[in-house]
Amino acid sequence: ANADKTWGITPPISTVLPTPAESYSTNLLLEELRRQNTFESASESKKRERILDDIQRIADEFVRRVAREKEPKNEVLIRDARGEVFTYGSYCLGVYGPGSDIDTLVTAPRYVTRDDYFKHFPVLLEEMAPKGAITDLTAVQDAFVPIIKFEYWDISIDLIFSRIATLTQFPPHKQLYLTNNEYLRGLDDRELRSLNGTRVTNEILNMVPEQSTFRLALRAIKLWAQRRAIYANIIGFPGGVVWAMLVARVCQLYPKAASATIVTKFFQIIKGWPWPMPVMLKQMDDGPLNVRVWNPKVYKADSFHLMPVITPAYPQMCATFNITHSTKTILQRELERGSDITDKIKASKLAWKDLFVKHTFFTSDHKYYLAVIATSTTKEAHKIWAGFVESKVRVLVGDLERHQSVALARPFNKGYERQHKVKNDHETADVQNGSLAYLAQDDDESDGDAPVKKEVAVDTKPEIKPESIQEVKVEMKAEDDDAVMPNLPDFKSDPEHSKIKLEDLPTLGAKIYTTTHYVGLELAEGSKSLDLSFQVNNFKQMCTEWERFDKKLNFLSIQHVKNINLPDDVFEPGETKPSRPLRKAA
Ligand code: 3AT
Ligand code: MN
Ligand code: MN
Repeated sequence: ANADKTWGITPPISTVLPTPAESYSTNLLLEELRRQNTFESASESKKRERILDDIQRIADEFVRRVAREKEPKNEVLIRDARGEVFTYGSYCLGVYGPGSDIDTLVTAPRYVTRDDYFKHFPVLLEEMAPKGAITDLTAVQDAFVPIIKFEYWDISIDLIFSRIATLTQFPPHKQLYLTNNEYLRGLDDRELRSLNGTRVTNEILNMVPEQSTFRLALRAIKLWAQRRAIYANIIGFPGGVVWAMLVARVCQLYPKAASATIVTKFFQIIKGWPWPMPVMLKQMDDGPLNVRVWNPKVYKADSFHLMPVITPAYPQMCATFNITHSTKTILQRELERGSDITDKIKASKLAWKDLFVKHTFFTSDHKYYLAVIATSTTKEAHKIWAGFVESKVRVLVGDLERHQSVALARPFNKGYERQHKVKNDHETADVQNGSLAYLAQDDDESDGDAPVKKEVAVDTKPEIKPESIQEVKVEMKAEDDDAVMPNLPDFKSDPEHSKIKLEDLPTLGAKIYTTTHYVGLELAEGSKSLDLSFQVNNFKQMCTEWERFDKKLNFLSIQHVKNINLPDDVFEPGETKPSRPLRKAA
């Protein structure tokens, strides 16, 4: 029926059916993805379905309660009161793995507010879910996207909420279609953002010719992007939604192709994409809101997007505004690599596993790194502080890459979280400045008051010698006018410790938390020295001027780390840590 349909905004490139070789290659790809543990078992998936059924029941009861509370005399309203549960994210796309969460959206009629949601839903979850099913519940009401997070039978649930202000009663279950733009009327920004994930995901699925082909190809691309450390929206790489849209666009261009072919074409098409021409799955449509839609002709800011990928649901937005020159360069290199390898797979010279080989960010890609170390004295404070610093790493990257001696600044796609046990200010300062000499066992808050366990948890991994730490310790406080990054490659250091103290720090055996983001540097040709103090101080100032920064709880330090001084825990078993080249005997 769909034989001649144009998927997307251009006619397809080819509508040929898979050759036997392409079908065979797709089977091999499926096998490799199984071997790599990207699928979960049928029983685990069944568990997810049960959980979603439960959440639907709880959502219905929630809406009924609010109806009774607010309209006690309106029997019809109470009788027909129900909510509707949707998903978004990897579960909705059908590309989730064993560790994935379920990104879930609860919607309700107009009389149910966000305040009602935060007042009732956590209580109802505890009340209605099987005993002990729900753990680790946290509600974050004032977030950009307000959210209730919890574990349900050990599966993480991200639960968000929006009402539909144009509906007083919901249709029967499964008959509410959020793709309808009219449902956006009358909502505030947080509600609009909450609806957006499901609306975008639904449109992506609607815009691909063959969902099973799309899903398998997307699994391959996601695994590849994770292994190559180029998967992280917040850090400046594409996130899951962007990778999904890119794969979906390739599916539109080859509507009949098998997944293996889509993966091969993905690399060819995306590596040659004439950026900044945007990747779009459908034409822009108009909607009922007075909001901005991505348009580089009208909005100057939009014209700076380097690799625009536009979401398919109104109001269309650029999902890749985070990408910088450096991350674009890295992506381009990885796309070239992927293209070469998939060509060779096609020629039977390589196998799919070769596409998924792990990155070499720490083992051989860089000689010099910056370590952005966010420190806090409590776990709760650290969540907030580390999250904020993480969201700013790409700003630092943008500043670094504009430095004339820097060819490229590559952020690693995830931060390293560590816990430390320190006994005095001196040790605290060491940790703040990158020492791993006081690592504590990674454990949860439950041991916070258990003195016995505390004693055991000290110094389990004293592998980094204080001397090597000394070498990378560089004072770079915003207040220091003469703080200068060491010259490269002649590496000097400032042995002085940070002067800021964490005033609240108990004197004995306190736990402190760090999250470290590594940024790999490539120097411009011919540059012998590098002074990054301006960029570093700017970054520290920007972060510490944040209204929620609390100098009693939080600290930020940026250190220079040479490859040979990288900490052991960034290497996996079997990886070789860079070492000083052996001198030839004279
Ligand atoms: P997993 O299988 O869960 O690892 P995923 O694609 O489902 O992959 P997430 O659960 O992290 O990834 O995110 C699902 C969606 O939630 C993606 C994005 O639309 C939204 N989202 C995630 N993190 C944020 C954030 N910090 N701010 C805004 N939206 C976010
Ligand atoms: Mn998810
Ligand atoms: Mn999630």
